[in-house]
Amino acid sequence: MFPKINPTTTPSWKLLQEHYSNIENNTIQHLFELDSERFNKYALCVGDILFDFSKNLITERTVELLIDLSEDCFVKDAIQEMFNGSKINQTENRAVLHTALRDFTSQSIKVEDIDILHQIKAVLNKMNSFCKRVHEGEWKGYSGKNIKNIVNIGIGGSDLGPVMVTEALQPYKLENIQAYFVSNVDASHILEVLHKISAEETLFIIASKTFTTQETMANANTAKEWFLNNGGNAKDISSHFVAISTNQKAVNDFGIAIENMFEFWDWVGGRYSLWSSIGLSVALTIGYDKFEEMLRGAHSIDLHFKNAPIHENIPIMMALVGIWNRNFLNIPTEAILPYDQYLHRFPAYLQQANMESNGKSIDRNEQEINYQTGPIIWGEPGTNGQHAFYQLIHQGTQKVACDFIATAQSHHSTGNHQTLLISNFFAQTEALMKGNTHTNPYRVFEGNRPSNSILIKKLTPYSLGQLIALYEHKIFVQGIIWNIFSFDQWGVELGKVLANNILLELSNDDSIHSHDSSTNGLINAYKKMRN
Ligand code: G6Q
Repeated sequence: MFPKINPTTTPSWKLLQEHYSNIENNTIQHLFELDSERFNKYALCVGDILFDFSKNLITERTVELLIDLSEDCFVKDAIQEMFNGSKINQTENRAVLHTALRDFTSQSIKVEDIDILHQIKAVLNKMNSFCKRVHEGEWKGYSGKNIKNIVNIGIGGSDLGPVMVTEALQPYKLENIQAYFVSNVDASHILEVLHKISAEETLFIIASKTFTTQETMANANTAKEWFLNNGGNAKDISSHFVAISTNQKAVNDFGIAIENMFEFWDWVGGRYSLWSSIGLSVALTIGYDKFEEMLRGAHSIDLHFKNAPIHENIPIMMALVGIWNRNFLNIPTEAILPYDQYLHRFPAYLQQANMESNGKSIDRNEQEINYQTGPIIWGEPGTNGQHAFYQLIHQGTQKVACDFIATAQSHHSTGNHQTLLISNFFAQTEALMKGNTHTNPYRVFEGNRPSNSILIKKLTPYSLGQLIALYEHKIFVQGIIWNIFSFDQWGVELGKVLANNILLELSNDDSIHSHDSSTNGLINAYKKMRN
């Protein structure tokens, strides 16, 4: 296994600190004035995606030292180990192989002597033929009608990816099929969906890696009960409920036949599971072939990530610039700002991918960390955000590192919408960097606020796969440099246990005294109010 190094003890980290004190009074704009080649130096391309990181407070020396940091922290070795199936998720004793799910080129990848590529292929084939049967009307509801609605019931990693992708790829949506997503345990979520659909034309997909998650099981049971009360019989469950899980027994206990279960494996982390059978709702919505195009797009980035030298390697450079902003400029937050309405759930998706992976404070040597790790991730699409929170990004006391994402070709040629949209994208990144002067101090923008720009030719299944994979690998590299385990989520697991404990206490009206006074007070007030 690659060495577990506290990054702050490396020579490059110390040099980066010194270097920062030399350039901290510089401005990004001044760096542009000094070097007309700045864009060419700090913009990279892979396929039809361009990543421009020139609007950051960096010089050639910064990049050189950041690359040294990645070498001091054995990033390249770590990448090899992930792809080879080493158990780099040590706290859960698991390999991390979501990349294998989209690998159509390798001959064999083994986990504990099992060739997982065969398993993956078998599940993809099963998904493909299932989608065909649904789309061609061979798979019917109990009354003989075709399936028109699919309802994905899952939460977290079993929800956010499929939701984000089905929204992003709406232009590719097949006719006659409508996808709904239910995640929240709040009954409003499922009931609002059930109001819109009829049992005879609906397929429920129960998506849960563990098949024990409280919210998902509550929603799945409500869906089953609703189905049985709205025309379906117990024998019809097999044509209206399928499961995606690693837990065969629980699926069977719920009443879903094993032939209606789509398997995945413990070496696929929840927030990295979009590429597995968790993507079934996506494949049903846009067709299996388009789903596979997305996998192939992601695979093209896997190859780039594995093979490109560090200075040309987009995910590594995204990670390094992020570390520069986080650990040396001390910027605690990154805003994800897509200038493409179809990407409106991308910030929420990345929020989970990034914050659940790198929101850690114990390092891989079980030591408490004395430097900053994962930033706070948030965002909304442009131009909406401009009329809301950009004020703080321009003039607030807290700097925010921004990722602007835009697609050059819109799916629509209506009026001049696309030109309006993109002109805002360019104007914002420029204004954040340059700022402006004014005699009225309230109108002064100091500028010098860092941003990355990602420009994609067109949002397609392939390029979306590429975009997601770029960010996945960025997160991976940062986790390696921060010396944390990015693939566990003990904070999430804790939440699952805590809620179950209090659930018992809510089963009667007795006054509760077992917690702190605030929690006791809130529980007891709730017990009074609910009656
Ligand atoms: C993701 C997390 C978490 C998980 C959900 C749902 O990496 O582990 O978001 O995906 O808690 O878990 P199940 O799929 O097991 O229901």
